[in-house]
Order: sequence, then structure tokens, then C-alpha cells
Amino acid sequence: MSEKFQNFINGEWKYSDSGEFSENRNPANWKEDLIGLFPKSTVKDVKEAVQSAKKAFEKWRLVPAPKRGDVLKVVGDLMTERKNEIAFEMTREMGKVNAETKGDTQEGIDTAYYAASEGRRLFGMNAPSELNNKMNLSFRMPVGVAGIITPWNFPMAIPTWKIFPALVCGNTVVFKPAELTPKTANTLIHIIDTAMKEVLGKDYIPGVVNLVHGSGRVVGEAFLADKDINLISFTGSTEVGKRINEVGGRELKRVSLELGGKNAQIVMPDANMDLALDAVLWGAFGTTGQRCTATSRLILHKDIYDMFVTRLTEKTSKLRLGYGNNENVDVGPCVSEQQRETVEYYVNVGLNEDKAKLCCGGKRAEDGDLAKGWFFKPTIFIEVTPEMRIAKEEIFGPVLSVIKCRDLDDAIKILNNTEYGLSSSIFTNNVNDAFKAVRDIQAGITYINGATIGAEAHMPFGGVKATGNGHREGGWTVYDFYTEWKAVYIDYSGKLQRAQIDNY
Ligand code: UN1
Repeated sequence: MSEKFQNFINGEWKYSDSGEFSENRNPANWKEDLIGLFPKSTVKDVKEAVQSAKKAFEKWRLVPAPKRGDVLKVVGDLMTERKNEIAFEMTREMGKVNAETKGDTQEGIDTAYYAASEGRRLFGMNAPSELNNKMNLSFRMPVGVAGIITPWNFPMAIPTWKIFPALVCGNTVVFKPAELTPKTANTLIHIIDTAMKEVLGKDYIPGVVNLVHGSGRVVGEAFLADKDINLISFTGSTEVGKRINEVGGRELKRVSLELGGKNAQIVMPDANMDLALDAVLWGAFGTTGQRCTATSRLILHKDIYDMFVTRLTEKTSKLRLGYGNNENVDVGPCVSEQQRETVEYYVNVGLNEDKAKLCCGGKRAEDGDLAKGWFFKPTIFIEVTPEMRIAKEEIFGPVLSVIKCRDLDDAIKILNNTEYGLSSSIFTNNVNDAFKAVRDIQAGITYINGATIGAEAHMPFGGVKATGNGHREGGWTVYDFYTEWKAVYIDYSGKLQRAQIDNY
């Protein structure tokens, strides 16, 4: 009998009201490796979690911010101690290779220490008053109950980007992780609760963080419907993001959305070709192409196009597929059967509708043990033109579309020809071209001589156009989302001084 996991509500681990569970299986060996059973939660579970978070907010908001930061410091320490175990289990539940799940965990640790130190900043601002003997200050205040909805591709880092800043600002949290990665979420909540108990001791507050497993259709929708959830932070598809924005907007919820991408790397003829090749391999096929920041388009200058395609095809065909916890594996499986079907669908679009040319991959990988998982061969389409569907639509798998450009202006025009705008990259040794690209590329992130993936935890993360709704995660910018400004006027004149009366 495999282990049955629970929700965490009001400081207690408990089963869902439904009594039903869904299976979590290893995508590299789905028939034989059942990881555990996770609750299919109901609207009632969500309501209970939200009410506990609402109640906890009244106490948690009064815990001094440096002390809230101390909780995050202990969280970072516990995550560091358990890093190897977290990474092993994360690879087991979502497939990316162990070095990457360690990196994902490290991103969470870095976010914890950043949030811990922010407990001693959370700077407000002062401004002079129009009137004499009067002082104007402004403070950051917590917003209330935060509904956090996260994807499966960064099962540790992305929840930490949201939960840690929310907590250090004094908000309380109801967390719905992706159904495909519930175990990492479970570990994270265990760690946060352990740290809360250690730091707060007898003043422990139940309900500051709550975990509700389940589907977007039930649990996510219940977040939207609940009037006591004040803000929602979501990372996932543009389609779901639009729905959250629409309903959340109607209810005046504060909403932060991190959505799709169709990121491109440009390579100019003066670039260091070895670096540019390694970058595109890493950007396109790392995490099996399942990052929002993944390189899914490669824009090559015409003078180097043939040479680059030849070398890239050769390197790509040498990538080793397998279970990510084994040695010498470069690329893991797709996360699920459905995800592999989406990849297959787009390979068919590329071949039959777009009529692009396949130069590598294009098929399931089924040799030996690979037949046990949702593996797909790293795939490259060449002779892709900017208007093709495989050049415009997000695939979220190991598929790269290669497009030829005439010059820098043409390259940037092609790069911008998508509804998304998350990450981007240009390889060049020409400083003028590099700065021009920084200015003209429509994306939240631009790398010069680096892959499109690998944003650092303390920098603003997010995109323009259909990638989001203007907020940023990571670094200092996310703190604007999790706080409200309170303006305070202090009159020490001993008189009633009137503003908005003509004093001049
Ligand atoms: C994502 O794919 O949604 O910049 C996040 C990167 C990682 C985060 C990716 N630090 O590639």
C-alpha cells in the first residue's frame, strides 16, 4: 500500500473532506514507481484553509518583521540540510535531472535567505510635508490572505518565490501546488512549519501557511470564488492566467501572473560559436525544454546558418536520455503522458501544417528502459519561418525551431514576432549590437552571451506582453506585490493645519 499524504490546514495534517486521492508517479518509470497518493481536495477544504489563514493573519501581521525573517532563515537552513533528499524526490516526481533539481532547491534556499534579510528592511519612504511642523511617512503593510498557485516545472523554487516574500511581509498563505508535484510541496510545508515552531515556540500561530492539494478546476476555482483571499499569485498557462485575471479583477483581488513564453536566442556572425552552441543546447533541452524561459526559437544569421545547424544537430544527437537520478543523463522525460502528447501534436503541426524540415529527433525515445517513461527525443526543426505555428506557439517540450535572419534588425523583428515576452538572448561580440538588442527586444529578461534560462533569484523575474500582467517576482520587486502602502501624516504644530485650503 503506498503512502497517503495529507493537506495541512490550521496547523494540522489532515485528509481531504472528499476521502479521495490521486496518484503521483515517476514520469521516467510510471508503471513501476508509484510515489504516493495525494488528496483530491474540495471547496470545503479550501474554505477551511482560508478561514484559518484569515484568523492567523490577525496575529502573524503583528509579529515583528525581523522575527518573521528569522523563520525564513531557519527555513533556508533546513532546506540546505535536506537539499540532496529534496532533489532526489523532485527528480523522481517530475523528471528533470538531479543537478537541475539541486539547482531548483538552491534557488529556494537563496530566496529564503533573501526573504530573511528583507525582514530587516521592508523599507518605506518619507516625503516632506506641504505644511510646517508636520511629518509625512509611508509604510509597507501586509495585504491579507495570499492564494498561491504553482506549476510543476520548478516545484520548489517557484513556490518559494511566492510564499517567502508573502510571509515576511506579514501575509498568511493558502498554497495549491501543481497536481504533478505534490510531494515537493509537502516537504516545503513541513519545513516551514518546523521553522515556525522553532522560532515562535509557545507563540506558534496555527494557520499561517496552509496546503491544499488538488486540481485547478476545484481548488483553483475555489480560490477565485473565496472573498477572503485577498491576492492570488499564479504561474502557469496564459489561458488559466486570463481566467484568474478576469474573475480576480471582478472581485478586486490583487493578481500576479507569470505565464507563457516563446523565447529566442539570436546568434550573430561575430559571436563565439562554441559558447552559442552550448547555450542553445542548455536553453532548449535543459529541463526537457519545460521551462517558461526555455529557448524554443533559434535565430541564426544567414552567414553562419548552415555551419551552426550542422554542429548543433551533431551535438543534440549525442544528448543522453534517462532517469534523472542516474549518472550521465543529460535529459529526462516529459513530465506526463499528456505533456508528451502536446509535444507530438506540435511535431505534427511542424511537419504537416507548417511544412518545416525536421533535422533531428521528432519521435518518442523508446529504447530499453526509456520505454518505461514519457521520453521524447530532442527535436530540431529548420527552415522555420516567423509566421509558422511552431515559431509562435508555446510547446513546453524538447523542440527547437530554427529561423534564418538577414541582419540584426531582422533578427530583432523576428524575435519580437510573438505574443509573449519573457526571456531572450543574443550572442555577439559587437558591443553596439548588444546594446541595441537590450533596447529593442520586447522581453522582461535579455541575456548577452548567455542562454535564455538561468535567471538569478535576487533579480526581477517576469515578462511583457502575454507573459504576464506587469508584476515581477524575485529580488526586491516582488515586495511591491505583497504589500500595500500606508501613508501617515503626523502634525506636531499644536494647531489644526488645513491642507487643500489655499495656503500659498
Ligand atoms: C520557469 O520556468 O517558470 O530562469 C522558471 C530560469 C529559472 C526559473 C525558471 N531560474 O530558467
